[in-house]
Amino acid sequence: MHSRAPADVRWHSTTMARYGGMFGPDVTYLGVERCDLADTTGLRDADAVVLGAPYDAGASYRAGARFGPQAIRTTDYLPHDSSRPHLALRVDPLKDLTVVDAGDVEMPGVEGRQPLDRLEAAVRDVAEAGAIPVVLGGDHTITWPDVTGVARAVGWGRVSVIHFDAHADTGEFQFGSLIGHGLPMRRLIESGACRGDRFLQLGLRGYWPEPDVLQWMGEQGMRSFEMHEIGRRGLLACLDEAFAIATDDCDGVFLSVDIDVTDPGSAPGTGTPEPGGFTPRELLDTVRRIAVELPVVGMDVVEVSPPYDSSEVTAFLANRVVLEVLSGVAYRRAGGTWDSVPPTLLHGLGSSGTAG
Ligand SMILES: [Mn+2]
Repeated sequence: MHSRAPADVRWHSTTMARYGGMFGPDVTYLGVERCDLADTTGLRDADAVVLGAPYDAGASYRAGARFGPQAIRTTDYLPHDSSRPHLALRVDPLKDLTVVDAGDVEMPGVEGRQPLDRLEAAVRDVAEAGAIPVVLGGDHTITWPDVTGVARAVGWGRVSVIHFDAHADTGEFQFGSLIGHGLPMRRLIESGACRGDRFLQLGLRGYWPEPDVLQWMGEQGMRSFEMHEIGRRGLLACLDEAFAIATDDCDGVFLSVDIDVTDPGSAPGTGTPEPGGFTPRELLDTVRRIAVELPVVGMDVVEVSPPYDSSEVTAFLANRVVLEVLSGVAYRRAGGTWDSVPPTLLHGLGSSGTAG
C-alpha cells in the first residue's frame, strides 16, 4: 500500500454539511437564511456563512463542546428574526450583510482526521466563494481545518491569525496523538498554512504549556501576550502591537476566539477553565475593533460546552462574539473606521439646534 498525498482532502469528504444541527433542532443562527454548500451561486452571494462544527473528540478534559454550535445559534432573548441593529456602530449586521447558515458539518469523533477534513473542505468552499466562514465550535481542534481551509483559498502562508485563549494550543502531542485541542496552532505553523511570525495570541495564563513548547513557539517567531503583559502594559497597547504585525505582508486575518480567554466567572461553560481572564466587555470590544480595523477573512468561536454552562452565560457571550464581529465587518464595508464610531448613542440624531 502506498500512502496518499495529503495535498487535497476532498477524496473522502462525500457528506459534509446538512441543514440544522447534528444533534439539535433544525434552526439557523438567529434566524438567518439557510444555505446549501453545494449551491455555489448562493455561496457567492453571501458575505458570511455560518458553519457548525459539533466536535469535541479533541478535548483533553471536559467534553460537551459538540453542543456548542446549537447553543451559540440560539441563545438570545430577542426574536430570531435575522435583524440585530448594533447600538454603538449603527449597522445591522444581519441585514446589511448577507449572512447565511449552512448547518453543521457532520463530524463523528471516532474517524480520526476525517471529520476535520470534512470541515476543512466546507470552510474552503465558503472562502473560495469569497465569503467569510464563521465556524461555531466545537473544541479548539477545529481551528486546524478552519485556518487550513481559508489559507487554501486566500493564500498559503498569507493569512495572519489572531488567537484569543487562556492556552497556547501549541503542543506537539496530546495523549500520544497529533490531533487534539491543545495542538492546532502547532499543526498550522508546521504545515505552513500560516506563518509563526504572523501568529498573535492574547490572554494566555496559567500553568501550561511546558518550557520546551514555549521554546518552540519562540523559535517560530510567535507573539504571545500573556495576561501578565496585558495587565502591565494595558490591553490597548498590546492590541496596537498585534494589529501592526497582523497586517504586515499578509492578505487577511483569521480570528479564533476560545471562549476560555474570558474569566471562568463570566464563561464557566467550557472545557478547560483557567481563572484570571478577560472580562466579557474586553473581549467584545476587542473583537469588534478587530473587525472594524482589520480585513477579517474567517473566524471561529470555540470551546463553548453547554453541559458545564451556568444560566447560559457562556453561550450568550459566544453568540455576541459572532454578532460583534459581523457588526464590525458591516461597519468597515460601509467605510467606517474605529475613529468614526459615534462618540455617543444619539450623536447627530436629534434636534440640537441645527437643521437636519
Ligand atoms: Mn484553545
